[in-house]
Amino acid sequence: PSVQPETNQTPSPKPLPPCPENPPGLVGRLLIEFSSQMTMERVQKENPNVTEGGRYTPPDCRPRWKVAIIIPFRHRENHLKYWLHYLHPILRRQRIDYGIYIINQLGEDTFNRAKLLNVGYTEALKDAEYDCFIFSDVDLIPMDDRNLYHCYDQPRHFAIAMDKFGFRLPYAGYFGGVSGLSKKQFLKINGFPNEYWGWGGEDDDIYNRITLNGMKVSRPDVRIGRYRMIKHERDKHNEPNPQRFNKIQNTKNTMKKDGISSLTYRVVQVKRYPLYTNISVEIGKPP
Ligand code: UDH
Repeated sequence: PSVQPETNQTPSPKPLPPCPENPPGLVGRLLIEFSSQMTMERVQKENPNVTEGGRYTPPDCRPRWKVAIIIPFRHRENHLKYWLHYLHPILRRQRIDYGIYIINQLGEDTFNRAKLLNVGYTEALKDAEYDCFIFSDVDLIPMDDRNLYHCYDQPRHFAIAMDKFGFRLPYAGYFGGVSGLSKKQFLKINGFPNEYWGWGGEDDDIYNRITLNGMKVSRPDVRIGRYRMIKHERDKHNEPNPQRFNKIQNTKNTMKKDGISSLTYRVVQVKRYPLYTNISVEIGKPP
């Protein structure tokens, strides 16, 4: 027919261009301090574009990765405010498509960072089709927004130059603080160990898993991978684990059975706040 049918449909929008590899609008080195009082109300006002549960998608480009940021957590509400205050604007400038997941260990049994990270991986995937997972301690803030929070060809270590270590890598195989793996990289190492209760060793075990599976760690330039850590006392119920030295000698034998394939836990509550999703879980206690 020569006459176009009349419709109310608006023309479909132009496809967005891919997000730039070097996002314009990054500012480089940042001033990070923790002396001013921070409130959640203030941080919410600063970030009106973040949607419920702490989700954000760049409006003007098509991101290459869908990133779940996973934070192991218990009794660190004050640190979380600073983390959200600094990270949301950074991630927005970086044009990251992301969601923030706080994995809160319920009860007062021994803390287990790596198991909480496994829970975060599993629970985030129930929310959206993430293909990149960044695991961050709640007290670590990047000092440079050129340290891009997405995934790389090899597992990424982001927090390579922390103030508390004199802005240097403390040892060559250090993989602590903030790290990131694509879904494929994470599954290749069977996720993280569930059997490191208390402080220490789990990050070295993850490093071992990576190298034993034929991958190597990728890192930013030392001038860019700088971090400030919010100073704090040692937490209760997260004492140094005396078994850690032995356990990291055995990664080759343990990684096949202990990992994402053997993970068990119970979700007690999922709560979506304006700037993050809180998942409260029971993860058991050491044998
Ligand atoms: N975490 C909690 N609650 C806890 C323990 C750990 O939220 O009770 C999380 C939090 O995200 C933290 C991360 O796990 O950033 C790692 O905690 P950690 O205690 O293993 O590491 P961190 O470097 O402290 O923060 C080490 C002890 C420092 C003692 C310094 C005394 N001056």
